[in-house]
Amino acid sequence: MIKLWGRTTSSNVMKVLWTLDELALPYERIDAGGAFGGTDTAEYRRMNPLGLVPSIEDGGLRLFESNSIIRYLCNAYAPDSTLYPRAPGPRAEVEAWMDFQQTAQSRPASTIFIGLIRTPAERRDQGAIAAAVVELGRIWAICGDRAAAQGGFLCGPAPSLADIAFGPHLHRWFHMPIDNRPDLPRLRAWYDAMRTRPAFLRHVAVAVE
Ligand SMILES: N[C@@H](CCC(=O)N[C@@H](CS)C(=O)NCC(=O)O)C(=O)O
Repeated sequence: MIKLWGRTTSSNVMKVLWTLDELALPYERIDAGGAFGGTDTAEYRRMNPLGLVPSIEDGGLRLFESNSIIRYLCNAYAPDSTLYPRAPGPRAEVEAWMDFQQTAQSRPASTIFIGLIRTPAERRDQGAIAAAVVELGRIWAICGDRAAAQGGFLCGPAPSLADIAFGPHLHRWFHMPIDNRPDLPRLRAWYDAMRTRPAFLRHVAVAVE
């Protein structure tokens, strides 16, 4: 059975939970990270060198990095899933959007989340948060336009791992107390498309904490 380490409030753990659920894979989840701790032991760090979540163990394999984990799950258990198309071109497109999430989207998203949700109001760097909202708004406009052009999701009319990589951050964007959130109807349509997935509602569309 697949073992997953990670608290359910982590955006990167949510990606794995959403994927496991879409693929109907059985798993055991162990609370780790944040207030649960458990990530600062030598044993845990052999699995995840920075002591972050998520991590998985499957048979003899131990794996970290959420995007690599969800690609592995499709490769190992659902090679024909539309979540991660086999053909080189469509597959590369999904991977490019997943890379874009990690390299461009996660930094401003993290500034906003840490600033608004994890930092007491009196200690917030409002300037940094406002700049991150502008930066992330530009990225969200790109994503919304892309999903509209593709017929609903980033890489076509059906969801893929690319959408799963962004989903937790997109939910937070609409549920954090953000000032001057730009009005992006195509982004909202992409979010609404995600909300048609029961697995998204179960694991991602939850209280932001
Ligand atoms: N690039 C990594 C980032 C992992 C990461 O930053 N995880 C955060 C939670 S979203 C974490 O472990 N924070 C410390 C903690 O929860 O103890 C991934 O995608 O898996």
